Amino acid sequence: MTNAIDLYGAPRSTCTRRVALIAKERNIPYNLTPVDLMKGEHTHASYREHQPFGQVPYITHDGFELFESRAIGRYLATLGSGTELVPTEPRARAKFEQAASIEYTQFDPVASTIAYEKVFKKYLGQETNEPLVTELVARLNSKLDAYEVILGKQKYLAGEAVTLADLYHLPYGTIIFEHLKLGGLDGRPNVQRWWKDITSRPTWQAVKDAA
Ligand SMILES: N[C@@H](CCC(=O)N[C@@H](CS)C(=O)NCC(=O)O)C(=O)O
Repeated sequence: MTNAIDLYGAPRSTCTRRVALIAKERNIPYNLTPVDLMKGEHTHASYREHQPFGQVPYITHDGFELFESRAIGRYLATLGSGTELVPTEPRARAKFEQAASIEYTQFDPVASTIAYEKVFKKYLGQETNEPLVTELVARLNSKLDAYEVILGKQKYLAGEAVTLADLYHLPYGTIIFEHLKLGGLDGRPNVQRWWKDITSRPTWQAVKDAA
């Protein structure tokens, strides 16, 4: 059994939940130490010693320290047990890298900015830039058209097996598609089928509201 990881993060933050999700997928226990973003704990010098950008999350594991949620997910994918989330066969691996790039460069910048405008700015007492959101939702929809084509040919973004690339969509996708009801799942049956599949995983159900 893999020793527990220590996860330092905000239970409701998207990036913290991304890590908690992959820990659960790989049956790796974790101890969450909450970092209070509203109190600015992530900006303290003592916190920046672990995460120099002053963001959550980071982990420690048997004396090893790591930040960046996707990098942590890849590390966890090498530990524990359960579904193989990063293929090792060279061509399957290349398709995985392609899918991981799609999530990181096509989906995340648009989805995270919509979430920032519509959700996080409210916490900060700032106003949403609605014209920007309208433009971003249009951009997201045109990206989802490409997802529809890909997912019309295969079950998941990297092929027939679920990988980290699919699961990494869950934190922001839940905010955009389910809480804000933005971005068209309707009219894109393959995206809808994929979304239903990955959101119904028990691991996501366990962390979707808080890590
Ligand atoms: N690329 C980083 C992004 C981390 C990030 O943006 N964390 C957010 C919460 S999801 C945060 O700490 N926000 C507070 C801030 O940036 O001041 C990762 O994936 O770990």
